[in-house]
Amino acid sequence: MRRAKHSLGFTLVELLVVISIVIALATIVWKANAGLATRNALQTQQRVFDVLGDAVAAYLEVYSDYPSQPETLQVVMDAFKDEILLRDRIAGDSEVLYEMLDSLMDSRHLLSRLHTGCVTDLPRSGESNGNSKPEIRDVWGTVLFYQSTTSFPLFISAGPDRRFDTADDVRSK
Ligand SMILES: [Ca+2]
Repeated sequence: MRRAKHSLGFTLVELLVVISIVIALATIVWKANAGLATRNALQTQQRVFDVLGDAVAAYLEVYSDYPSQPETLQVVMDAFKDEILLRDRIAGDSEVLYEMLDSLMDSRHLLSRLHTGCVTDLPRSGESNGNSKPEIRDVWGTVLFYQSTTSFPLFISAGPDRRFDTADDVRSK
């Protein structure tokens, strides 16, 4: 009787140790996978920036200017430069960028290299999509922020947390 009790106690301790080890290993594997997924996503996002950079460069070569933002939008941006939420409100401007790049054959060709998930609301051939225009999104699904400046334009992704102006934002180089 005593022996059976002792054996049961030993098994419970063993069980707890095994559970602890399994939890620790699972945590390590999970963290490693999460880190790998984030690194892969960041690499994919940099490739998206590279493609967009090439498309903008092709545009620059033909028009001697960068694809611009609508003048009214630029005025709003200048006025509210410091507003953190501004980028969330105006990020939809990537559809203007897409439209301008899509208007030039060389740039359009480059845009076709973008990961399909990074361009949304693309009308199917021969099908009207109403007022909806294609938008360029980052690999996490948030519309990209595009800032046309006098130097090379800047692209900003809101990053994994999908919010702008936080530490994980990703900028084009
Ligand atoms: Ca962010």
